[in-house]
Order: sequence, then structure tokens, then C-alpha cells
Amino acid sequence: MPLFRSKAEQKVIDAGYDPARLPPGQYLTEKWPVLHAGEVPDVDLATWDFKVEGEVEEPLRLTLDELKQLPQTEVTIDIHCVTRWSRFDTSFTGVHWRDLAELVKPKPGARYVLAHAEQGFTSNVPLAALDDENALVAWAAGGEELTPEHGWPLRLVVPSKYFWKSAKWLRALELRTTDQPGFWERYGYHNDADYRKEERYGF
Ligand SMILES: Nc1nc2c(c(=O)[nH]1)N[C@H]1C(S)=C(S)[C@@H](COP(=O)(O)O)O[C@H]1N2
Ligand SMILES: [Mo]
Repeated sequence: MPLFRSKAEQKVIDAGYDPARLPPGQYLTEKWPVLHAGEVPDVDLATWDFKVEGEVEEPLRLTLDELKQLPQTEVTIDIHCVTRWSRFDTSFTGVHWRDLAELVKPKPGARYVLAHAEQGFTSNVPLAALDDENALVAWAAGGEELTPEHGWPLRLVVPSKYFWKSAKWLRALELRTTDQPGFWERYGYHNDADYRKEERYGF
């Protein structure tokens, strides 16, 4: 037993969880805060599509209905925001990268992904972060369709990184041979975003 527990750790214990589950510098919240730059976009499903492109043999373009025909995966993950709130046990439903990879056939040089969202928002992750068992492109959370503010109709879920990498209003995954910083990364956030190491800011 440590001699001292922080208030944040005590709250995790009081909520019935193992305090080791809370990454350094985070506190537990029961709510699900909404965070993004800009406005919630107006999305028209009649013209909406989702693409997987770049370093792939077979570029893919799907409507939401077509995406939902693919094998579905449900994951339950902990969300860690760089602004220090963590939310445990959020479930998401969507398609895992492995099922998209089977269709697009990544070229051998594909190492990085640049996610493209509405209004020019981008986020970058190594392709390995999408191979994570619990990473998804998701259209539902907690068994319900995503709400507009949480990314309807589709968002990325990358549980190994701070949550800013999980682009809401996702429109495309671009596979790349080289890394390219996304929106928040250009703004000064850490390129790698590992919450276990508190990789919050790049400077
Ligand atoms: N398109 C888009 N996605 C985004 C962002 C954004 O500004 N635009 N912000 C990110 C940040 S900083 C966080 S913490 C999470 C918040 O997701 P939530 O609002 O569902 O909690 O979305 C991420 N995805
Ligand atoms: Mo964030």
C-alpha cells in the first residue's frame, strides 16, 4: 500500500476500479465531455462517403450502409484526453482495421495513417496503432448511434493514444510511407501521444 494517494487515485478506488488503471496526471470523470476545434459539421448522408486510399492496392470508397455490411466489431476502451480527464469503459461498435485491410490490401511500404475528417481536420498515427485489437472506425457508442457532437456518422477510435488522435466526423484513412503531423500535432501536441508516458505536448 502506498503511504499517499492522490485525490484522483482515491476517486478511482471509490468508484470501484484499480487505481493502476488511471494513467499519470489524469482524473476519472463519469461524464463524457465534448471537445473539438470548430463547429459540429452538417453531414448529409446522401453525399457522404468513407474512403481508404494512398498506399493501397485497392482504394475503397463506401457509403455508410456499405460500411455497416462489413464484419462488425465491438470494443470497450478507456478514453484519456490530453486535458486530463479519463473515462473508463466506453464501448464502440464499428469496423476493425483488419477487415478494411483485407479489402484495400496495403502496399508493403504503408507505415503511417493520416485520418481525414470534415472541415480539413486531420490526425496521424502509425499503422500499427490501427492494428491494435481495440482500434476501430466506429459509428456507435454505448450501443447507440454516435451523437453529432461525438462524431456522427463515423469516428476513429485509437485507444493506445490520447483521444485527440481519434478523429470525429471521419471521411478517409490515407495510408502513407511517411508520417505527416495532423491538426493538433501541428498545433504543438506530441506526435506519439502515449498517455502512459504523458506525451502531451511536443515542446
Ligand atoms: N474532427 C475532429 N475530431 C477530433 C477533434 C477535432 O477538433 N476535430 N478533437 C479531438 C480531441 S482534442 C478530443 S479530446 C476528442 C474528443 O472526443 P469527444 O468529444 O467525443 O469526447 O476528439 C478528437 N477528435
Ligand atoms: Mo483533446
